[in-house]
Amino acid sequence: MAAGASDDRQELLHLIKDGWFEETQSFWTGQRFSLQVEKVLFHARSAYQDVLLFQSTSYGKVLVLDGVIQATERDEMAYQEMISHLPLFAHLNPRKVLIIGGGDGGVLREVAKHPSIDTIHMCEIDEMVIDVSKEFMSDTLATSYEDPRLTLVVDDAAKFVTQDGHGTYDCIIVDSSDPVGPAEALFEAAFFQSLHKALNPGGIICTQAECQWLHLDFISKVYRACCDIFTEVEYAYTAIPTYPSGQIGFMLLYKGPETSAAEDDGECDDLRPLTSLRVAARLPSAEVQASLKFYNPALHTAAFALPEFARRKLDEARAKVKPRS
Ligand code: SPD
Repeated sequence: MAAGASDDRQELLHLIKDGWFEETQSFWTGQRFSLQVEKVLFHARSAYQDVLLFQSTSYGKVLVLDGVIQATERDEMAYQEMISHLPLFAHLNPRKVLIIGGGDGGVLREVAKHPSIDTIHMCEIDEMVIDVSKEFMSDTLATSYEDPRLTLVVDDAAKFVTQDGHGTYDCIIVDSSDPVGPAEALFEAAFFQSLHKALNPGGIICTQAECQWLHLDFISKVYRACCDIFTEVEYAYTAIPTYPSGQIGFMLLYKGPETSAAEDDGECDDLRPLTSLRVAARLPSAEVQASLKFYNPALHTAAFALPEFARRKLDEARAKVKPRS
């Protein structure tokens, strides 16, 4: 166990049985995913949550928060690349970006690949997640903490986005854990209202939006709330073996340029009616594409093609939205 880690064997035994980590959560009742543990590298309780990092037999290092898998070195790119590049490549010229959560550094690594970006703000509530990721995954996920464009704030994002003084953003990426525990407020309508205010006209948000197999009622509630606030709302998803049911989704939110002049601080010169969130507005350069393991422009569009049961449910939610006056 790493220096500073809790020595509470009882707590650890609760998560790991007979050399297997078992992910159990009330948010996906009746199913359970396991990974074989080679070695526990870190385990402690932070001010917010239980933080576990272990070396697995077949998925590299695995970061677990409150008993839930956040990232494995083997498949994390299926999530980090999609949550980052769907909004960033849908935008013509993102310059100022806010990352909410994402303490493992994976989203920051992807955002840092965009040369148009000159300012990256990142707000993560739990410093222990940042420290553990830097200590154990500096060559895989936490590779970009030294990027000179980064301002890192350790704070509650729900509070951060309501504070003046940070300016507004072209893209906001909400890389949260599930809506149980510290991330609960990040799925509420009030938070989306604050994000809308923090976004430049023409700006795009992408948030972690759970799994259509497990959380369709929840997704449809969030989708409906977002339709009341944003000009365009879309749900996309990616396939990832170590998240519940092998999938996770994203809510993509667009703030149209028709926003009142009073709200436009003039920071985004590339205002144009969005053709579609579903299409990459720019293509990755050959160099950036070579650095990617998952995202490509074809997958960008494919990610929005929903199975019929999900498409129907979200269409029903959209139909309930009152037309804007
Ligand atoms: N059910 C797990 C959802 C985790 C989403 N966030 C992962 C953080 C990776 N940067």
